[in-house]
Amino acid sequence: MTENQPRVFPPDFLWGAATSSYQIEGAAREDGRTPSIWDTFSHTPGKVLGGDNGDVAADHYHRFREDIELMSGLGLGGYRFSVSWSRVQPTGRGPAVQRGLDFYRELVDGLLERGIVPSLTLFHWDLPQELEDAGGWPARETAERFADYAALVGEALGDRVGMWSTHNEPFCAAFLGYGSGVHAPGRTEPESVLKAAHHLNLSHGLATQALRSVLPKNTQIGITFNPVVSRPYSESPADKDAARRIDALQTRIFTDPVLHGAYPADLKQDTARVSDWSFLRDGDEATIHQPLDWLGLNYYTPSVVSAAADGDPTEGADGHGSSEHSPWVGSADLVRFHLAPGERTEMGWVIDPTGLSELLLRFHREAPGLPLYITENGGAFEDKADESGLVHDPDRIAYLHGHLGAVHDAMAQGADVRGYFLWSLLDNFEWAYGYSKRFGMVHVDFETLQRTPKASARWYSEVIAAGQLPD
Ligand code: IFM
Repeated sequence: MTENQPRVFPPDFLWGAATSSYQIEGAAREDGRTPSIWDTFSHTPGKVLGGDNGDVAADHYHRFREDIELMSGLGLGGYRFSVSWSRVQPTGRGPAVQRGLDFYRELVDGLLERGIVPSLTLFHWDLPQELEDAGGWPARETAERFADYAALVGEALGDRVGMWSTHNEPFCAAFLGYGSGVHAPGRTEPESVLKAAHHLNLSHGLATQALRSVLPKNTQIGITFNPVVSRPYSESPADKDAARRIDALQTRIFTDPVLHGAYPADLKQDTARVSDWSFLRDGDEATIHQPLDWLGLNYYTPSVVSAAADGDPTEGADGHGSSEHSPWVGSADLVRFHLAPGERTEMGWVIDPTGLSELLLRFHREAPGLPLYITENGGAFEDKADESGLVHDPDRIAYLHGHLGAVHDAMAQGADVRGYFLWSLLDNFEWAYGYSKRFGMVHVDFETLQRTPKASARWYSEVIAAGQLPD
């Protein structure tokens, strides 16, 4: 491409925005919904900054019609949301609650009426508490319950939702939930991390089979990962090996069985002192390896990793290349995370769009022919409203501009990218950070729950309308 050529996207490129149930819905105790692990965790003192919780969140459960109007006004082509398992099947077992399913049916119908493609994710971390009490993801039975739940939702919404995802970022559910404990359910058990990862994978395979048996034939089923862009600190063999370890633990533990039908041998070696992997049964890898219609990739920042010298403090390993947690089962004392230089978002994550092109090209090569979607990308910034209530967020616009440019670059090099979902539509509950970090292109006043599109929303809307990036 020559320097000044406009960066045009294909006319059928899906321009969307993403959210998740616990982060926006609220209505935590309404219409039969029971607690999920995030309700329990956020109500446990000391777990979430400021003692915040998702009881009300952005109150999307009551305001979804207004939110659909917002999306429509911005010209969004797609909306990625997740279903709250404990809203539609409160105990994680047995029949569905009709009111819970009706909520999602009304949401989907509203989207379809405005020509917005619904993209449904079955699991974005809010496991019913009853299933956690029975063992959670480290228990094999949870994978079987997930397949039943998938079938229930599939039967209810399969006639109107064409794009399905089993999981969002299973890395976080396993490693942050059961390893570092900074996410619900807050357990810190190294072997449970591996069991959880395996049962999340298995549940993906079982749920995909269950969905295929109830959904119309042309339904598109996929999964969303947050693969690490793992960069060695130096070219030394030791640092390269550290980057390999982290790639195995964060990415290939999920992508290899899902895309290729086998766990990586190096992963099993690296984790041998934590587990003998006896939880992996004959036939599991084949079950996990289901044909897929698309692959979702979430990207925020790369990780820079070196081999640890004795006693080295790590600078961060929260799955997004920063902060203080060490969920690195079997490798925590062998790797060190570094804070790469450069501008950062409010999360402390360095802004580096080249990682996004790298990621897209990696999976373009690794899974040829599989359509790719960026299912999340965006930034938290310190947004300030002016006197008239308008939020000028030039940092977010620059972030989006840079990352959409990286998507375009990857496509120009052959990556089959079909769409982009900005994280996030609304300011929301940012997990252990509570409401202190704002990712939305629409500002939410958490006192009044009033929504106000930020300047970035208007910018994104113009990009969508033009189908190309400004210079
Ligand atoms: O808010 C989260 C989302 O739930 C999963 N991906 C990363 C986002 C930002 O941390």
